[in-house]
Amino acid sequence: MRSELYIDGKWTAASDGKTFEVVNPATEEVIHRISAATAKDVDSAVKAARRAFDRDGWPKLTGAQRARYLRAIAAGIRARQAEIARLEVLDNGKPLPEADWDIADAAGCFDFYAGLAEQLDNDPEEAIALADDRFTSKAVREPIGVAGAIIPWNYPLLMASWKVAPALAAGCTVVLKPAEVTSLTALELAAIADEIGLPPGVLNIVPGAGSVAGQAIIDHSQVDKLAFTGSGPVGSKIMAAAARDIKRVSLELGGKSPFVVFDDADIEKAVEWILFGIFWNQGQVCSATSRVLVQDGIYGALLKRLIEEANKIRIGDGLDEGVLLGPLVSKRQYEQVVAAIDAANSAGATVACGGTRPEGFDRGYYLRPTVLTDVPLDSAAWVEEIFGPVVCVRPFKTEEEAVALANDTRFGLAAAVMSRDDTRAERVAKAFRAGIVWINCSQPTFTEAPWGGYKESGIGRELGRWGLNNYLETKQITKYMSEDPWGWYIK
Ligand code: TAP
Repeated sequence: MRSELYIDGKWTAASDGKTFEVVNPATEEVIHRISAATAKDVDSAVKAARRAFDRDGWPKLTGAQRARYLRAIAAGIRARQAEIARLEVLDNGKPLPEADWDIADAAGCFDFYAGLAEQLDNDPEEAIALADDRFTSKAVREPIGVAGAIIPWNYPLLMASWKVAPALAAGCTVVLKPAEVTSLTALELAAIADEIGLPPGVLNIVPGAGSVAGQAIIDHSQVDKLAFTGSGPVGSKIMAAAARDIKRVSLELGGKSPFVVFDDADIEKAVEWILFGIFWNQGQVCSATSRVLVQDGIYGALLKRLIEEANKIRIGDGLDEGVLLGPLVSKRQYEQVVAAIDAANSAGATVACGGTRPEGFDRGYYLRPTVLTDVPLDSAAWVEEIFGPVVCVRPFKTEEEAVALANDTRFGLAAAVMSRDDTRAERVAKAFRAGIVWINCSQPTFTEAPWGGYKESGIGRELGRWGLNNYLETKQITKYMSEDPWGWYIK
């Protein structure tokens, strides 16, 4: 396990020598300590990234040259996949097969953006048809500069990859701050970058507190772009900080995503996707389908099956074989989710299953899969992101009612619909006010497809070619082609 900051191609302790604890959420034991970056350390990291961008020539490399580094990082991740997945479980608590999937996806993300970096070399300089034929004009794309990336703890290495891979592919240099509760695998990414000879300063990793290291990144005048995934309140702070010197900004924030199940749907399939949509990663997923709307014809039967299956989910240490639900990531998160369930109960909701610690677990931040019914529409449980294994289930009568309930939220990250009637499913998919819509499934995520939200769920899109655009500027180059003088001032 690494314990130092990675700045300008070197491992270094924090400038004030301070460290923070790494806690295994399955055992509540302190398993490691990591240097906590200060504002001074962030300043060194930004200056290194600045130099790598302005003077050392990272953006001047061809896309194919940058792609070779990205592919080498992907290979480095794959070569140590099992070890990194294990670290992710120790740090985050998720079941090992999920961690294994995340790490494979992270490697895939670097390979994908290597492909897009190569394509940048052949980027057609887009000719612009001008009304005035004395001029020709074209649009070219160039990297924005130094990117400050701040990520959450739910998919530690994967969220790092979603930002670092497109940024490096575009030709930007990066200062990344992982979440304090899950910094281990971001440091492994630094180690891999170091091993494959990524030039110093191109990628800098500065674990530390959001209020210190994160704040120093967003306030730094030499950072050109901020890329953030996390909570709405911090997203707002980042937008406000970006406004001061007009930094580019992309935000991927939370959600309260609906899953609409019509009564022609297969109940077993619906239950399977609902379970996946809310209990995968302990429900700590920005796109979790946490509000399930079921048409009244199958509401009772579906709810019964959902509760039966939720009660069967095997809970335990993510490293144990067969476990499907690990602990929540931290004491703080556990307490917040328990408080949200208690508040729902006080507001009149029924806890149809779960809501408590599983029996036999005295240590670890474990919580049973929880199904809430009769949740008042104006209660926090229906309106706010809980970010835990808690789903609200509610009946509806008509398609119009379902769409209205689904869209009655300030969020708009994801939405799902299930029906055997394709025309209806497509119609509802179009009616959802959300950036990601799933038909007859929930949560599948593809590196090639755009990811991001409407409304308070964020700004901009990650992944796919949209993710690359987050790190590119567009420049207009216009040439005067006429032999005649312009003749405005000098006749
Ligand atoms: P946030 O506070 O939003 O944390 C996300 C990242 O932002 C972390 O790296 C955090 O640092 C950093 N950060 C915090 N304050 C900052 C500041 N002033 N300037 C710059 N960076 C700052 O999320 P959380 O506290 O971990 O979780 C709180 C709630 O947010 C959760 O219960 C959940 O509802 C939501 N959440 C949503 C998502 C997604 S993907 N939508 C992800 C995580 C959490 P630290 O390391 O100090 O925390």
